[in-house]
Amino acid sequence: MNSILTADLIGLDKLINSDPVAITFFIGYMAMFASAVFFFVERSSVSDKWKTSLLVSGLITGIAAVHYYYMRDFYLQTGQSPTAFRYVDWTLTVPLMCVEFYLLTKPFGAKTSTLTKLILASLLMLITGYIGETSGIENNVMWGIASTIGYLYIVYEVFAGDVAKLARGSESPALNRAMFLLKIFITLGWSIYPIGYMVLPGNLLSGAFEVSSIDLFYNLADAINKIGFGLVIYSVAISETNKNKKVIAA
Ligand SMILES: *C/C=C(C)/C=C/C=C(C)/C=C/C1=C(C)CCCC1(C)C
Repeated sequence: MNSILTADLIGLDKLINSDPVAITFFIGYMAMFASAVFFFVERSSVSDKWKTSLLVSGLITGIAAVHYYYMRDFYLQTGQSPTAFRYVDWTLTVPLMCVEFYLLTKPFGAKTSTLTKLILASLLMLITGYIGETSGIENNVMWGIASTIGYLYIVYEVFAGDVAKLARGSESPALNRAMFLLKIFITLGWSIYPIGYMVLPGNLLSGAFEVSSIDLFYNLADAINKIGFGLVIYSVAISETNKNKKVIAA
């Protein structure tokens, strides 16, 4: 009896009753935490020039782990979407993902001005998105469109802008592979977020999904983009490190 009472108090009944949103917050937290440990430890297996990339992957998943810890508890206790925590997390991790793209193309001549443009576009995307999620039914479509402009600018940079030009100029198969995957993450992986946003009341998909499913979309997208993209960088780093080892051995 007592234990049921405690579970009720801290909202664990949601987990026990297999609330899918609660479960994805729980799994998301563990997955982010485990990935952060993995990326930090694996820094010692890659050559020097890849160490910063792995550090950034570890920071992205580590920062997300801390936010998931709080988001999970917030959701368990209130049953509400933890919008403020979510956007604080994104405001820290999305610019770090831009740093990740920059580090990837830097050996091929990427400029810091490209990085600045990507970060400004992502801030536009996130600030307008946050206003949209908190400003109510009448305005969330308009703010969503403003946010999408920031997002499409990033897509443009990766496909046709500075980032794309650099990748075209490179003869490294590893970079070309990483760039190909980067494009998939930005277009498919990142597009899950605006789809999640559209379940908000008054938006295009409201009614098709429950409002609470917004966190299912966001949690799924975070796992794909933060952990998945980190693993892509990791695999490129490992194959480049091994290639150099072979050259030295020969
Ligand atoms: C780790 C977190 C990441 C990669 C977050 C990415 C977030 C987005 C790409 C969000 C995009 C949005 C739109 C394009 C329109 C609607 C509002 C947003 C903020 C959900």
